[in-house]
Amino acid sequence: MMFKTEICDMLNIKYPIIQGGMAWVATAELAGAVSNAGGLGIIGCGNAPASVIKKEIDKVREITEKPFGVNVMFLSPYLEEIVELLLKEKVEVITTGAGNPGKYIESFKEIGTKVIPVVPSVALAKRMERQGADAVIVEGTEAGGHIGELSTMALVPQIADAVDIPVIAAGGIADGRGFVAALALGAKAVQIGTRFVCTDECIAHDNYKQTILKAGDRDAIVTGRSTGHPARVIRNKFTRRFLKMEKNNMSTEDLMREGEGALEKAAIDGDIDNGTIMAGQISSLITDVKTCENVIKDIIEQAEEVRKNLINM
Ligand code: TUI
Repeated sequence: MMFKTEICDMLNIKYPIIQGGMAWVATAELAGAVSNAGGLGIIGCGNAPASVIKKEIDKVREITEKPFGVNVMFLSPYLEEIVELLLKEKVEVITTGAGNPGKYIESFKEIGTKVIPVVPSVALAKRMERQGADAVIVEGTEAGGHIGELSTMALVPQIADAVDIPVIAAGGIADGRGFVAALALGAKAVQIGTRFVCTDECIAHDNYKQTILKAGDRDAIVTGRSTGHPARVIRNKFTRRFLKMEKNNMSTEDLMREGEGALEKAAIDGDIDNGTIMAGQISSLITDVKTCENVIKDIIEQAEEVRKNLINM
């Protein structure tokens, strides 16, 4: 009951499960716990400056001796200094989101860092392969946070057919059924975000975790379509106000200002009325807070059960 794939060998991990690089909540505590449990933990840079991420890298190295990664968010104002830091620290893996990391891939490869971009389309997946990416994360619109248009179900097999590098499926995966489904679509691993927010080790405010636990199937909605940066978040007072402003054609500049600091407000301060609770469509499936070790163990056990049932069909 191992589900060992080429991604396990490439990243030197036990299970083909990668944690999403979520801003504010994917700290050293979460990344260290996921890596210790046999997955690949990821520190999410979000909009943080390099000095903050340096401390997180130092901390995660205290928590685990296993490999971990860092996610670089390409809309960050600190992009250049973050890249510089990661080249210096020689982290094992970087994942990227919200932009095209093409021009940085070569320098990371030179120092042996694996580069795994998130891609929302076949075209970008092919371009990343050509530019030397080691794998791609195919993130469907079911995911939380900043999202593309296409669903995991439709996009994963299309990209698996279009590139020769391994594909990692993301968006809408939180249990053993989603894990096996992703492998069936041609993925060699999964990236999981929202499920890892609802863990003991995640530093997100308890109000944030409880909001995910209470969410129903239609509560993970999309805001920011008019800004060109759509984000999936849990419906609340903030989203009602924000969507009204979008409907009234408020300028992208003003909308961006409204959104500034809103994730920190919810995730750190626990202000779940006035902050944004980024989370995926799978939120409603999550009903408990447990350790990262148990999240991974339960996924693998359920996946094994699913595999057995499929064989007997
Ligand atoms: O990046 C994410 N998820 C995120 S980033 C984030 S911070 C933020 N919040 C609100 C608005 C904007 C950013 C919160 N959640 N996931 C990975 C991801 N990458 N999803 C979509 C993309 C993506 C989009 C376009 C990747 C590449 C891309 O390329 C465009 C280009 O430049 O070619």
